Amino acid sequence: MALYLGIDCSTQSLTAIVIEVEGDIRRVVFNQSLNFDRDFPEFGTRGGVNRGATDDEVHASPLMWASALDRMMARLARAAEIDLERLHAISGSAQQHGSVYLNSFAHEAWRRLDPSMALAPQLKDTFARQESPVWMDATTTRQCREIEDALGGAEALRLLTGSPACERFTGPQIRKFFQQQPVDYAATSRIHLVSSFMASLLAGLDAPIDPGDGAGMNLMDLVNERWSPAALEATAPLLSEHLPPIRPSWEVFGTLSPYWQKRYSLPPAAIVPWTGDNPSSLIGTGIVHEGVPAVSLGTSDTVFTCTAEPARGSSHIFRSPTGDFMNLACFRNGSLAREAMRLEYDLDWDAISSLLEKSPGNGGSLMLPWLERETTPLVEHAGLRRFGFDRSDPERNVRGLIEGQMMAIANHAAEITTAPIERVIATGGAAVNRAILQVMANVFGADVYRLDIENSAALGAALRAYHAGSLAVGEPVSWKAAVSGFTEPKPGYRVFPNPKHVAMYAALRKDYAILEQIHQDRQPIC
Ligand code: XUL
Repeated sequence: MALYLGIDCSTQSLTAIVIEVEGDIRRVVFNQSLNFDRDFPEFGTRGGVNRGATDDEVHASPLMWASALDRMMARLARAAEIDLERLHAISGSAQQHGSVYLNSFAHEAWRRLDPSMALAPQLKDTFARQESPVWMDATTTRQCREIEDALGGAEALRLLTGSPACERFTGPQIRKFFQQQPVDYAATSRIHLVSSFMASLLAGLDAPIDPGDGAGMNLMDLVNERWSPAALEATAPLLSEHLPPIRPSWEVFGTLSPYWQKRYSLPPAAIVPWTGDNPSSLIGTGIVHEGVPAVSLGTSDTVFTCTAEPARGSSHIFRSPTGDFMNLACFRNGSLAREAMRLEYDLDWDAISSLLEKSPGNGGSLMLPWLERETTPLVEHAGLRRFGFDRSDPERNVRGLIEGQMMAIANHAAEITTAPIERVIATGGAAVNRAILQVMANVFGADVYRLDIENSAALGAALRAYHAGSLAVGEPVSWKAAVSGFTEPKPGYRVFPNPKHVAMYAALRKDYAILEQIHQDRQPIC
């Protein structure tokens, strides 16, 4: 039976999942995580990152990620329950946007790695920049404007690369490095994403960047999946020489290097390009075709879809590792807004669950849930907008907020899908609340499946290793077949819409959309 390894190097931890696949037998046989703060205290991180002079400046050491990779491979090699001789292919994912700057010694150092020694100390002289800026860094506003100005504005850049210039994206970060540390920029011979850096360490040679993660850089021509000469030019000199090539996400580009083979007695497994954690989660939640949006209810809420053509109603468009497009709309007013409302009325979640079941629709009253400035739609002036709510009525207010959130998600999900919505996948912390999922099912008018995958990015990486590894040996599997047996919801995790309420919400959603449009640019009225 073949084994496939997926590794996710996220902001706070590194997780490895090994899956076993043989015909209908599909199971996870290894699933472990290392936490950067707890397991690598020598790097002094909090939440996996270090702060600079201001709180906006956020970075982490690539040596920490390398150490975690080394320790995880050691754990794998010691895992008595799996026979690693059967390991066919490895892929991975990483936090998006972060960048790693290598000097001209790096490639030689990778070739000469001594398997009797730990990885990280052997890499210490290979960086042109010791710390990598990560996605939480927000210090590049000036560079964002400069890049947008050079390329004809935010909308032109969005059409070209899938996103307007964003502080955390790699292009603006590279530009800032070039402007503020020109000597170190001149000493840089290769710039990797976190994902392609980690894949390079496994293969011992430069990994390509995959279009999924390449789309988070403000540098890639989204539709044609190649570096955009105009975007490179607007960002920093000689950038085309510094970036690795973009290659399809499913194309094996190397084998596990002799360092790993000797150090941990591992076979020459195929190495598949790594991608970003979000595109990888798309695979790990089984979203490999149109008509199934995934809604993640977290600090902010996110809805994402997979479509054959880019859906322009998105906040960001990435490429999916299936070769399709991954469209994302992000709502800043997610769990933080739900929690603020809960606290305002001093209710516990059990009370909220039972009141959500009473009088759905609030008799037609509507609330725009913009406690914070909102990103979807763009709302500059924070503040709830209540229409027909008496502030002193906790039940109606809490229900109104959650219904408003679900209507916003459903309306905007419809803008980033090109096929009718068959069902909705719900993930994230608040998805454990069945009453919230019932509102979601009623508002969408579709079944909602809760997925209980703890690390959908690592699972997605293992599934990608399976898909690409099979293709490389001439036994291709479809994406549908690749994810099957791993991404279905558990029995009892399915919520059906209540036909009594579906038509009422369909009408309310239209009113909600009109209100949203009218009030998007206005100051709050109450
Ligand atoms: C997406 C983003 C984050 C990171 C962190 O644009 O910045 O989701 O990928 O994991």
